[in-house]
Amino acid sequence: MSAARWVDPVDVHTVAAAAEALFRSTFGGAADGVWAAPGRVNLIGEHVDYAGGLVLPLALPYVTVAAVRMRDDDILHAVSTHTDETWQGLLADVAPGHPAGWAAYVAGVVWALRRSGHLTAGTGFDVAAHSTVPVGSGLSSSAALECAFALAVADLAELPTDDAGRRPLIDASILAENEIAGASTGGMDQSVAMLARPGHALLLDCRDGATRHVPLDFGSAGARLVVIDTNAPHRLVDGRYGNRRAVIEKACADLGIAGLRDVADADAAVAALSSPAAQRARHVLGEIDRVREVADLLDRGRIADIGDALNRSHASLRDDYEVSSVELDAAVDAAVEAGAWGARMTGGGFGGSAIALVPTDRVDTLVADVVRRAHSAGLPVPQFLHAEPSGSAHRLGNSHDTTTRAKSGN
Ligand code: GAF
Repeated sequence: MSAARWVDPVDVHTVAAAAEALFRSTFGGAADGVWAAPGRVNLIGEHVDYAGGLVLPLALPYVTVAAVRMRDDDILHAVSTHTDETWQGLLADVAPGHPAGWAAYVAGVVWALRRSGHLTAGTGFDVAAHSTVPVGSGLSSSAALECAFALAVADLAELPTDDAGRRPLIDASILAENEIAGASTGGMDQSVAMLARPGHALLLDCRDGATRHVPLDFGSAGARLVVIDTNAPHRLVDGRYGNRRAVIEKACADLGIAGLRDVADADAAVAALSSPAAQRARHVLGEIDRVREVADLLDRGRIADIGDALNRSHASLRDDYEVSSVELDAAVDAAVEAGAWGARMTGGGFGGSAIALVPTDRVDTLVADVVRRAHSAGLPVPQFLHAEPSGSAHRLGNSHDTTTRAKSGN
């Protein structure tokens, strides 16, 4: 049986050095600057962002870094250490579906900022990216790339980058993903990448964009939040994610409401819908309540008590929303049986990652048991990451400024 593999965070300047080296070897000369943005896990509030719900994600100490230089023409030139593919093209040609693949997340940001009037034509960019956010693991590697690059563009174009200035950058990153990459995602991932604070989760109201930073100190509770990357790839552009969103939008239309947050009587609303919309709406309505419950417990310092809500969230995503997978269910079940206070899939699902809140002295047991369960079921061997609440997207200074964890959001 394979040994458990921990993926440790890498100092952000080591990540930056890889991006800068790629920049120099590809384009020659130095970048104008280097920007980093984090991946995320969602503590709770899954598949509710596009329904105007409440979410409670935290930034991870794993980042995507973009070394960027501004050009005085209309060309985008993008390379990444994660793929052999180099994309070069005219920004004026960017449109839904073009470019395809990872370059859509970069080109789409410029396209969206031009569309919103924040950026004028005639400005291009050379971009070299490197990431320690695992790709395809449901930890928002694409949002991290969008946000690192969006912040770079804003800095180089001398746009404001305080919290208020980041809102149009978040919107542009979401639009890039929805329109150019063709993934109909909500805005949770980009919001937390841009607005997170170390030591906190971000309580985001996706109806009006209101945010509150909720303290999250797992250490003080004698616990850790462990990410279990099942190594079963997760994809948001294969139709299943979009199907869930479409069902919720149709349910709202059938109920004659703008969003499920407008429902006065949850039971009556669910009863008025047919299957599978009824189960899907029941998940969304219940999940929003669970976010309120968890935020309230965290406000009162009761981290150890949130586990039950995490478990109920997973059951709802598995049974009512049907976005879990055999790999995620195996990981969650094994984690809970190994002594986790709670565990659930996190992110879009259909593969990807789960989280487990576990007393520190049970971490090794949990890891061994999760690996053993996967092995005996013939599933891919999971890897494990640290979910330490980290900071938001930022520009790196010339002199090395310790780690991603030390940088607070604005
Ligand atoms: C993915 C999406 F990108 C988010 O917007 C969100 O819907 C999440 O799945 C599910 O909560 O990460």
